Amino acid sequence: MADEDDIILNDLSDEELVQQMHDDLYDGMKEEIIEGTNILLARGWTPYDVLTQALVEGMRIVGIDFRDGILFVPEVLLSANAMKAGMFILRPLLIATGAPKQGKMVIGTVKGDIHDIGKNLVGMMMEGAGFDVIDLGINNPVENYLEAIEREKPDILGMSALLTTTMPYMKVVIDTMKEKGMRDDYIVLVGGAPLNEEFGKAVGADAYCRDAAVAVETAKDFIARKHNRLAGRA
Ligand code: B12
Repeated sequence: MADEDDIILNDLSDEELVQQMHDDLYDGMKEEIIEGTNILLARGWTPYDVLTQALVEGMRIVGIDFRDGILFVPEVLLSANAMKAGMFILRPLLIATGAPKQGKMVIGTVKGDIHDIGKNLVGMMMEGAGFDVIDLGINNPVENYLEAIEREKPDILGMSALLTTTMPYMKVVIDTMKEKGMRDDYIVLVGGAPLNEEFGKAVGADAYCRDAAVAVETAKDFIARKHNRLAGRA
């Protein structure tokens, strides 16, 4: 019998439990992640703290061993599924903040890229901050973004990419928006682990955001500026 079966998660201290959740995420143990998430919430943890300290930090560790060739795609897929199960519990709690309406965002992962955990997390946090979020999912060609922004008329377009091979596609989308004379009608935010501020500037985005919390603050900031600009014109 694996040791794992002998551990009663609820008997662990908060610190031990978070540590155990990192291990369980690493091992792709979905049920344990669900249980751990619920225990931390029942102990009065905020959904945001559970998300960042137990889940995102766990995935960071998975990322290191994936990079170093210790973990492989099938294992990381299990970790991702376990993480998503935890996020599924946190989502309604994170979005039910009653924050005043801020605006609308269309978000999607770019063509060729199927990573969606970070994008989903940004979407959740944006909803919690009062944004309506239209999620286009993964692997989006430029047409999907254009159709969605024409249909939804959002304030913000968000693009996510986790691969160095897919991140240049953001420029394709922004350049197409420029060609159509619609670039300046939208606030374009980009994110994903391999990006940085310089890249964001180079592709013509309004801002690069390193995580979901920064995305929320940046979005609010741009919306406030947009309102001030419109008020100035009136
Ligand atoms: C989980 C994972 C997978 C899972 C994805 C499951 C899923 N449903 O998403 C699976 C196993 C499927 C996978 C597949 C692959 N992966 Co992968 N994956 C990862 C891993 C370990 C974690 C990513 C993650 O979810 N992080 C957690 C979230 C919360 O963080 P995040 O995504 O960075 O998002 C935050 C910010 O970046 C930002 N953000 C993200 N998006 C956006 C968007 C906007 C608008 C804004 C404002 C902000 C923002 O806010 C988020 C929240 O705070 C990373 C390692 C890493 N360091 O990132 C590798 C990684 C990204 N993968 C990598 C690779 C190579 C691959 C594969 C090519 C492997 C293969 N040989 O097949 C395939 C590619 C498949 C494809 N075509 O997309 C490499 C990329 C290397 C590179 N430089 O390009 C990495 C870096 C691992 C590594 N070091 O080798 N992967």
